[in-house]
Amino acid sequence: MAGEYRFSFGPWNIHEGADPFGPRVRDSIEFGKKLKMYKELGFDGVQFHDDDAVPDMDKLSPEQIVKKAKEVRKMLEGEGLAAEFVAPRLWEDARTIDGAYTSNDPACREYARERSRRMLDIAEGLGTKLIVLWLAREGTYVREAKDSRVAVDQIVEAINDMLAYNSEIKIAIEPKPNEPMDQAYIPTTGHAVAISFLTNEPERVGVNIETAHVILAGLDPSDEMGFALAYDKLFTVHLNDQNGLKFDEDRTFGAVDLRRAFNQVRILDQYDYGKKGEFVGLDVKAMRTQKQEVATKHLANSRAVFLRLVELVRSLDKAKVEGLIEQRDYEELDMLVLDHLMGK
Ligand code: XUL
Ligand code: MN
Repeated sequence: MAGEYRFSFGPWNIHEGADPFGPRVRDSIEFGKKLKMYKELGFDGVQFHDDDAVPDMDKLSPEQIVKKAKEVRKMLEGEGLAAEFVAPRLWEDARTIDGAYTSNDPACREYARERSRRMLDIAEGLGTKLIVLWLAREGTYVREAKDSRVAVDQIVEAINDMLAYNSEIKIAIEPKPNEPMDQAYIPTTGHAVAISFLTNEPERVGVNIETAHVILAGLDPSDEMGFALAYDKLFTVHLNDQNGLKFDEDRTFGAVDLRRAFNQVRILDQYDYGKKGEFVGLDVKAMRTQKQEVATKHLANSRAVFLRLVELVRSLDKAKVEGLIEQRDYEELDMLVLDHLMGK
């Protein structure tokens, strides 16, 4: 069964272990070396932030940016890899302190729109038509700082701008309810889907559902996936795990709640996720305690858990499930699933 799904992760998923309370604990690994690890770990796709592909892009001309992106595409091809998506990094520059598309400063909003166009050039250079939009600072620390009605228009205008700039791209909004902001403007799948219908081309705007973000919103990841699937808007996923309402932990897929992971795999497998070329994307972080030489286990392990769960999803006795649903014996259904997960 392995091989039916293609997996991806981003170069930021192999990282130095710094957190808000302490510096890095592992050496940086150069981008070219990271690329060599992909296939070894069983991955075919590379997720990018714009400046993962073109570092210091704000200091380069549009032509230089495209040239660099094309060089990276060659590197990918040399490793037998493909770019899955590009996401604009709209949260590190000083001009994004108060948000990007929803900043109160028009000059900062213009920076965000311009940066997004350069990001689209990078996507073109890398050869991907999928854009992920994690709206990091589009929200507020204090409710009165911005107008949430206006913010929706600003986000829609920014999306329309991107759709017009490149008529082939599709945009997957990655909702998250908080962090770094106290309140984000697109906290859930429902918000993202609703926003898509305000844009000029709703069919080109969908979602990237991240497990941890959904849990932070107090919702169930597999149900959010079902919602997006019903609208044909599940363009990609960021699988990981999350131990309750804390900071965004990006734990190994299934590490906290195996049954919740099982149900995500179940809905994806049931509705042929991947058959239209979608990658099984991961967004996982190695624990800070992990030593340098074993700091990619979270990636290989997440992939292995996913594939093991595919087997469990497919071997669950469907007739028994249906019979128990018919009898409305959900206690027994509960036990059937638990037994199955416990290998009985
Ligand atoms: C942030 C997050 C990002 C996006 C891409 O929580 O998940 O890495 O996935 O910008
Ligand atoms: Mn993510």
